[in-house]
Amino acid sequence: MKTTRLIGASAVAVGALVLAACGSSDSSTSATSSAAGGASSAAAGGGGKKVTLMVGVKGDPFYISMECGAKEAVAAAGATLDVQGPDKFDATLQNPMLDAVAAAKPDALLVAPNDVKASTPSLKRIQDGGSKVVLVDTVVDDPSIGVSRIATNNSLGGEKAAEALQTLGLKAGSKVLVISTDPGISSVDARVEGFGKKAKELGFVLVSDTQYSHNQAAEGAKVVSAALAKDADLAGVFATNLFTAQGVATGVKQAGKSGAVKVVGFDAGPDQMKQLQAGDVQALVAQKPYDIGKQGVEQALASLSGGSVTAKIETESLVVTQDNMADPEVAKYIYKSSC
Ligand code: T6T
Repeated sequence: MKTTRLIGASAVAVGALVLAACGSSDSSTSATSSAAGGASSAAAGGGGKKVTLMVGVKGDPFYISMECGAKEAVAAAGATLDVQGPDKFDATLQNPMLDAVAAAKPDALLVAPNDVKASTPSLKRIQDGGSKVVLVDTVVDDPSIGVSRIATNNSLGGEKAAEALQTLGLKAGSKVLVISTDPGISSVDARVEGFGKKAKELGFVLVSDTQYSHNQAAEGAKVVSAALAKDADLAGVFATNLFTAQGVATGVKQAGKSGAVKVVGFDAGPDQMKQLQAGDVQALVAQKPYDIGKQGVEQALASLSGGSVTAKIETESLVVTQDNMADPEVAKYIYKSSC
């Protein structure tokens, strides 16, 4: 009886948080406010401009939240938004879609490229065709691509994940594992790098090289199950993005080790919040995708109208735990599953 009531209460609490997030409008990050402010006035002149948003993968609450922010900005400017994305986070799927964008020649493209190298030729074609390109969330190595690049400070986010494991009780000598998506994705690679740097400072011991989920929750669960079977004293896992983290939390739960093995995941999707509430994951590093989308449009429209454009904008992340998840200042950053 008691258990049933508690679960019901948790579901209501999470539901309320998600609803609260749908109505929230972030305009915040201190590091970016002046840039966004500068571009906003120029964005007012974006009437009729055609903007395309190419997300990293379809159906991901992170990119849905980014789309919601972009929609707000195009609506404010009188521009239009066309949203596209591949079924998997895979440059071989995204590149043909980018090539179709090159042919369509929108005024501006906001894009989260799937690969630091493989995405470059298609983006170059789009840029050479006269569309303004703004990189959102992920980047390519070639610095000539993009009038502006807007992303979370992912390296710092990785450091925060290591610190969260320390807060959860891990000490020098504690064994940890990093599970990422695939190499060659700028965002998650930077998280791995930041985590590794801080983990070294804190004296954590990495049980192996970074393992990969290929952005599939089931694969994340499989990888962590194998790691738990191999290292009975594994103390903590850092899962570098939404689907990986969901799978890792499930894998640890299936092994009967929820809470004993600490899981820190990146992102804050609705299902991740349920796992946090249930104690299957102990901390989440939430990004601000709504802000990224909104500022992406503002920068693109500023560039089109000859306004001032900021070449690099780093947005903040925050650590979400059971203790602060109900705080409205935190809850407003929970990702959306629709706008
Ligand atoms: O973590 C985000 C995004 O920042 C990353 O580039 C890819 O994965 C997510 O979309 C979450 O699934």
